[in-house]
Amino acid sequence: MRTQVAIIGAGPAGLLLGQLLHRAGIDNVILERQTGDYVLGRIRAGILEQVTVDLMDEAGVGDRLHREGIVHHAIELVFQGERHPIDVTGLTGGKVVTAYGQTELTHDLMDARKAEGLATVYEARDVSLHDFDGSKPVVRYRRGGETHELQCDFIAGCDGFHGVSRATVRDRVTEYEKVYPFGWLGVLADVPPVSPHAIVYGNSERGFSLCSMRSLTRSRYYVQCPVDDKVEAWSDARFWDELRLRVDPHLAERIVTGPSLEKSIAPLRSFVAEPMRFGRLFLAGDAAHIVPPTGAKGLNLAASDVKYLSSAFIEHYKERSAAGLDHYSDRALHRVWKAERFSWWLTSLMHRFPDTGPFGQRLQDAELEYLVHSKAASTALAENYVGLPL
Ligand code: RFL
Ligand code: PHB
Repeated sequence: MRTQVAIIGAGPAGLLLGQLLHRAGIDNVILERQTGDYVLGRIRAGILEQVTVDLMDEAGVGDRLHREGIVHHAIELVFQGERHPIDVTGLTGGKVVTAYGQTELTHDLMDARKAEGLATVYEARDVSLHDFDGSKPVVRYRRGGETHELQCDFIAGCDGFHGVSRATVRDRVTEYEKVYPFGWLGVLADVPPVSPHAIVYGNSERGFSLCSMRSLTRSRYYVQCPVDDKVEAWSDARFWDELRLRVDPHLAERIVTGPSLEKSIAPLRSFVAEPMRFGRLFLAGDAAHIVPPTGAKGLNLAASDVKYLSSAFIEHYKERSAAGLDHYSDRALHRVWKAERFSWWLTSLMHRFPDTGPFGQRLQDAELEYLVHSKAASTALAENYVGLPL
């Protein structure tokens, strides 16, 4: 088999890249290790920046997102038992974010790919990448007991943090990493969100909490927990009790509870691999970087990588220019590090750390007070939250 761009991974990065390339007339094949249902079963991000919404439109898959996504103009911070709205739209000259689950976005992209008959190989096992330092890269994989070979011009490594792409160039990568001493316990439930118009980020003595949503009838809530906690130790009742104790009393009273549809613990990590290009192999999304989820930047960063990478491929094929490909790694990393800084900062501000001590706690309290009462500080939060320009 031969294609122009071999894409490894059918997560949001790989699917979005495939769709944008297809619309520009560039042939691509996606190789995915799991089944489509498995990919759709992973409950992850929920908040889209305008940049991501625009890209979904550009990919021709924005209709349902516009119909069903919930546009947010504000976020709320809860600390010391009180709620503080931040008027994100007012502070950024009209920008918004949209609540729309990663599952739905992935669904829309998969449906479009299928409708247009584009090649996606699910359950592609033992994917291996070859000859990307030369001009004729090859990807090999196993499926149904047979070994297959895909010849291509370029390889896009969109295969997430545990994928094969970054692992293949392990000895050429510089890694920057910070692991946080806690995780997020997340619950998905078919109950109306307690705060449908704004995500609520809470910092309480008992730890961080987050009230989010997937629709007006489906909510996503999180609480900070020890990273080695077991999901089995958290009955639904224990989760709801804990969440109520971490928000202000008025909000606590209004939380509608119900059986969990999904419950999982995610570790928190900041990670960047540099560079993001190795000859004809390009990394994009979680394959190259991870942010802690506070601030919802992970999926949005994957989308901005894809914007840069798809433009670079289009420049290569349509204008015979290598400029975009040559600048891809620097351009992407420039935006990545700003999102890393923001996600680390918001994580540090909103969580309780085991080694903070009384002095550190007073500083955190003071910073929160400053943030909600200073227009300059709130504006800095708002402009990062809606997403920095491409
Ligand atoms: P993905 O979504 O991980 O997709 C990568 C795909 O590659 C496949 N794959 C392979 N395919 C072929 N061969 C191999 N050897 C392969 N190895 C892996 C995988 O099966 C998968 O389908 O990466 P992508 O596309 O870069 O998208 C990034 C986003 O998914 C990610 O940034 C966010 O979901 C991060 N994230 C969150 N972001 C938020 O903004 N808010 C959240 O609440 C949030 N929660 C999360 C998260 C990430 C998590 N991970 C990675 C464990 C919760 C979790 C648990
Ligand atoms: C989510 O809805 O899953 C979500 C929302 C905001 C975040 C992180 C996750 O900062």
